[in-house]
Parts: sequence; structure tokens; C-alpha cells
Amino acid sequence: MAQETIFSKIIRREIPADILYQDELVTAFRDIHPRAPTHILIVPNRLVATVDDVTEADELALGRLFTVAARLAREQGIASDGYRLIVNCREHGGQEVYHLHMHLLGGRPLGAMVARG
Ligand code: DGP
Repeated sequence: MAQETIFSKIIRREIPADILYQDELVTAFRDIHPRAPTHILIVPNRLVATVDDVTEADELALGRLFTVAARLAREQGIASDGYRLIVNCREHGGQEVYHLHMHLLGGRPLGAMVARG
């Protein structure tokens, strides 16, 4: 059983966050350390630690991450210029919080996809 993170407390509204969207499957809130003018995290409500822990039971919630990302991008006014969706996995992916989440980044050109090693 995966360890809960701060994101479970945000989902249950036990600690504050700027929540922009929530339904029965996913929650979206602004990243506390934004790397771009728009930086939103979209997370499945059910704890899945990493992409490596994903199973077929998660397919509905993980599909919802994309529909909510597209909806929020339109609402935030960044859809026509474009944006980036990122899901980091474990150490080499740079994952800090072990509750799977999608970053929605936009509002400026985001540069190269991956920094040179
Ligand atoms: P990652 O490296 O992919 O695991 O990204 C984790 C992100 O989570 C990072 O950009 C900062 C953000 N974050 C960490 N703790 C909190 C928090 O308590 N509140 C909010 N809103 N964001 C957080």
C-alpha cells in the first residue's frame, strides 16, 4: 500500500490549495512553485504512487486527466498558443511527490522538452 502524500490532504480539502476543478475522479490545483505563468497539477483522487503503479482500474481517472487538462487550458486562455503536459516518474523522471500527477504548463514558450544532461 502506497504512503499518502500531501496531495491526498489537498484532495480531501484538509489543507489549503488553489483548487480549480474537482470531480469524483480527479482534482486540479495550482502548483505551489509555478515554473510558468500557468502551472496546474491534475491528480487522480485515488492514490496511485507512480506511472509504474498504474493498472487498468486507473484508466478512467487517467483519461480524465487529459480532458480536464484540455478544459483548464481553454479556461486559462493558453489553449490556442499551446502548452505542455508532463508526468514525472520516480527518481530519473524528477518525481518529488509520490502521488501520480500531470503538470499543465503554459503561458510562455517552454523551451526544450528535456534539459541537456
Ligand atoms: P513532481 O516533481 O512531478 O513530483 O512535482 C511535484 C510538484 O508538486 C512540484 O512542482 C511542487 C508541487 N507541490 C509540492 N507540494 C505542494 C503543495 O503542498 N501544494 C501545492 N499546491 N503544490 C505542491
